[in-house]
Amino acid sequence: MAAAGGEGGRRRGRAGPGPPPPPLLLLLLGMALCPPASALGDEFSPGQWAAAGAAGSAAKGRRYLLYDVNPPEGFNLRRDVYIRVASLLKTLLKTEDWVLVLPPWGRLYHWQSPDIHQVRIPWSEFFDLPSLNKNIPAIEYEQFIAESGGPFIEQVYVLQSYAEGWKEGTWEEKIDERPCIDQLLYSKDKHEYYRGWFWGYEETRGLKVSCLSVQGSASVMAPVLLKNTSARSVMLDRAENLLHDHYGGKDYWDTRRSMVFARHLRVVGDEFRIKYLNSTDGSDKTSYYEDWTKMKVKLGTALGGPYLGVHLRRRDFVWGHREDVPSLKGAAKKIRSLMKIHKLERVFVATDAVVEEFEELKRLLPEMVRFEPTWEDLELYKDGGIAIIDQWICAHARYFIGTSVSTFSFRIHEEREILGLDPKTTYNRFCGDKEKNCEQPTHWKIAYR
Ligand SMILES: Nc1nc2c(ncn2[C@@H]2O[C@H](COP(=O)(O)OP(=O)(O)OP(=O)(O)O)[C@@H](O)[C@H]2O)c(=O)[nH]1
Ligand SMILES: *[C@@H]1O[C@H](CO)[C@@H](O)[C@H](O)[C@H]1NC(C)=O
Ligand SMILES: *[C@@H]1O[C@H](CO)[C@@H](O)[C@H](O)[C@H]1NC(C)=O
Repeated sequence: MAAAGGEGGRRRGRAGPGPPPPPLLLLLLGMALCPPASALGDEFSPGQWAAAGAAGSAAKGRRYLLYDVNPPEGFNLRRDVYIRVASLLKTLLKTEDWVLVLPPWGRLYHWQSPDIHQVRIPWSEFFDLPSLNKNIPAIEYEQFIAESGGPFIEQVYVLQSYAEGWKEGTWEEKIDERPCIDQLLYSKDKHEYYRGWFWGYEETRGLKVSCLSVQGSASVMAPVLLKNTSARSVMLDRAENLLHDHYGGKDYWDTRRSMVFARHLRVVGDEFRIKYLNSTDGSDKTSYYEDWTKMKVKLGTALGGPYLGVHLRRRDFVWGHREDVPSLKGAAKKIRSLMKIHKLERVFVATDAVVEEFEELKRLLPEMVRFEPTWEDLELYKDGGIAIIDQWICAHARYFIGTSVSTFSFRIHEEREILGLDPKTTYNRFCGDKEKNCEQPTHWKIAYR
């Protein structure tokens, strides 16, 4: 792919050094004390900030890629979108110096635990940042604010599909600036800056916002970012509109493997395994290397802990009367049968079931255990962390069964693939009570460089 040349391209659009920026502290102080709009008069114009480029040699010259995802999308789909954007970043890096700014977590539809603060959550609460950085350069949003000189995003592209759809049989990758189809979720303030959700960082402003119709994989964005804009910070909103560059390829798996869960969450999961499931890495043959680049386990060599792992997705999956989701009775029957076949006495259940449903399941299956967070656990790990602990424990089971087309279950499949468990023990799902053709999940074989 042709792309604008290195240094020349990198420096485009940035005028001379300009006046020195006021200390960052002052800016942050200003934000805390004053209404943001009045704190930033003309003397704080974002152009200056960007041009002056704040601290540190690492920050010099590099461009920032930010993104966000359609608000209703859940945690696990968002993890998938990260893989697509990471792939785009790798493409950009072939030509220019870019860094990915990790979109803070928050305001997710499923994260409903009351009374806990679940917004502006940095990635490090859920994932191991040094591990992510062994795949691509990635920084937290607050680091972006600090090193780029303030909460300004020079260009926001809202991604959308083509209004006219596409004609059958004529698939082609394309991207064009088009009028916005949906109502724009950004509006101008009195200083002509765009305001929007921006992950709950109210002080963030966009300088330009436009809509791009896109049809294709993540890297169709690359020429636009390299050639059509000289903005130093570019945000792709609705990034789920980009497809995978190469789903299931080496590059996909590199990124996926780099998404190592935060250590403190793995520790909680491991302690639960020891305490309730008689499961340790030694006896389960599931050793884990802190450095994912050094981890390559032959499929089938890991044994897994002496328990059945279950992911039983309920709530909206049940309310939708989906044919491929079992009744609790049906699920309990299947669980019993699997425990017998695989000679497992213990069963771990991860579920988002409402209390009444959970009690019903417990009645049908008294021996089941699950990770029951205390209020303190919840406050500490948040709904996302609890989900990760559940996934981690399911990933270590000798045999796993999940729920049809749940991205939560899919992420467990991948984790088990990384751990090296036999695919036969992984790609299983519950069938609906009356489902005729109960097709089982596809095995996406792990690929290494
Ligand atoms: N702790 C825990 N949370 C769950 C479980 N199942 C679902 N959830 C919660 O419900 C959300 C389910 O949605 P996600 O899987 O993240 O979102 P999604 O991308 O819409 O995925 P699916 O709806 O499952 O395809 C998760 O993010 C969790 O917050 C579970 O077994 N344990
Ligand atoms: C990018 O620039 C090229 C060349 O000027 C133009 O043809 C194309 O339409 C632009 N693409 C977008 C998405 O703006
Ligand atoms: C725990 O597992 C070990 C094998 O790893 C086994 O020898 C032991 O009996 C188990 N203990 C219980 C209480 O099941």
